[in-house]
Amino acid sequence: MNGIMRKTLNSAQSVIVVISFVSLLSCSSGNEGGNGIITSNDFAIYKIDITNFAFSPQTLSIEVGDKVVWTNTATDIHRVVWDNGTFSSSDNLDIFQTYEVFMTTSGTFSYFCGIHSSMTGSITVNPAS
Ligand SMILES: [Cu+2]
Repeated sequence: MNGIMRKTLNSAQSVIVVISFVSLLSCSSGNEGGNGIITSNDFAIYKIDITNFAFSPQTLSIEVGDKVVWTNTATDIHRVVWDNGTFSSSDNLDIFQTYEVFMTTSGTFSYFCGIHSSMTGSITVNPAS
């Protein structure tokens, strides 16, 4: 089971950090810093770029409680809109603006760009192992 989880994480190139040791290095509480850098100790952050009229990666498999951050790296405005209302959709994202969600519910959640409906993506949130 552990092996499966590791493989999943390793295969996701968008994983920025899987932090399991930061709490040892930092005594501060698990709040976010002002710039979005995490200081908590038990979740991963996944990054999705919005570029070339696509979400990259388009699909993601994560674990409950992980955080996903979308960054508009294009010059067009985009907006992340969920197909259902489990999570709040983003505002319009201008260049370099980000939108982040703690995925606290397991399931598969699809979304699209509220401005360019051909842009789609989905995130599978697996139960905690
Ligand atoms: Cu768009």
